[in-house]
Amino acid sequence: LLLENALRRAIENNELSLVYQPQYSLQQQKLTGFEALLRWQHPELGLISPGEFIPLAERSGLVIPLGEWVLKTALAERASWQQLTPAPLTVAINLSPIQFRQPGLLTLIDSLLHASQLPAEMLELEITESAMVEDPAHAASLLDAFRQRGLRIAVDDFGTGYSSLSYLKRFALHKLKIDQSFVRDLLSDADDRAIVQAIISMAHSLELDTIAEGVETAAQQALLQQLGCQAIQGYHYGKPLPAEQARAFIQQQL
Ligand code: G
Ligand code: G
Ligand code: MN
Ligand code: NA
Repeated sequence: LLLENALRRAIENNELSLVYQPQYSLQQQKLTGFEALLRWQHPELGLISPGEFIPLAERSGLVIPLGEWVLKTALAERASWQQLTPAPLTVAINLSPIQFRQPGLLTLIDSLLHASQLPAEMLELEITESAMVEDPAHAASLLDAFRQRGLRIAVDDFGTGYSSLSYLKRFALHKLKIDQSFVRDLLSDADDRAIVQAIISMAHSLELDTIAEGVETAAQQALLQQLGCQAIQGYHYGKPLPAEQARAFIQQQL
């Protein structure tokens, strides 16, 4: 409860920030965008990982104002990149299943996008399989509405949920994010390699993009490229960076 109250005040106390992890296209050999990841700098406890406070925020309902702050902040940051480059860099944000179910989500996204004056194509929403299969009818109509606006939809942690694959053809999706648990031992584990190969091949047939997460070595990158994976994200290409360093990263890549 103490932590919950602290989290409630974290927004107004300016204790939250976003870090931006670069994403690299293996096909185009260039930077294509960033994933925004939330950080909480607690005055006494120090840096608290979202793995710890997102579940708390979900249980308490705080994930709604928190998610709103993330969306607003990420769009403002993305808007600032317009001055650095005309490249159509995307910014991806993580949507909690609770946000995904929230009735006001579409209206919120519409108004924040409008205020940012950014094309909807610049915003990518990362949604987990479980969020989508909970209420398939709701998911289908919401994802259709996102598509009509031009928003990009990525399935986060792909391959780790307990879902059927039937949603892949029913829902308006653009990208599968291959979970880092399959990437970690890609070079030594034949099973991981078979799974990654199968995901890439299936995504290709369904006309979905693929991005591998948690890519830490040049050897992993080379194998993923060979397997036909379109993009990578991970410490090898770039760590999650504070906003100012993300801007410097963009300028280096130009
Ligand atoms: O950045 P890190 O690896 O510590 O993230 C841990 C987890 O927290 C990941 O599963 C990530 O998807 C999630 N996460 C990071 N930022 C956000 C956010 O802004 N909103 C939500 N709902 N989850 C986030
Ligand atoms: O669940 P989601 O994919 O949103 O979470 C991404 C998480 O993975 C973040 O917490 C991020 O800090 C972490 N991460 C990003 N790149 C790497 C990497 O190369 N190796 C490892 N171990 N973790 C990574
Ligand atoms: Mn993610
Ligand atoms: Na993930």
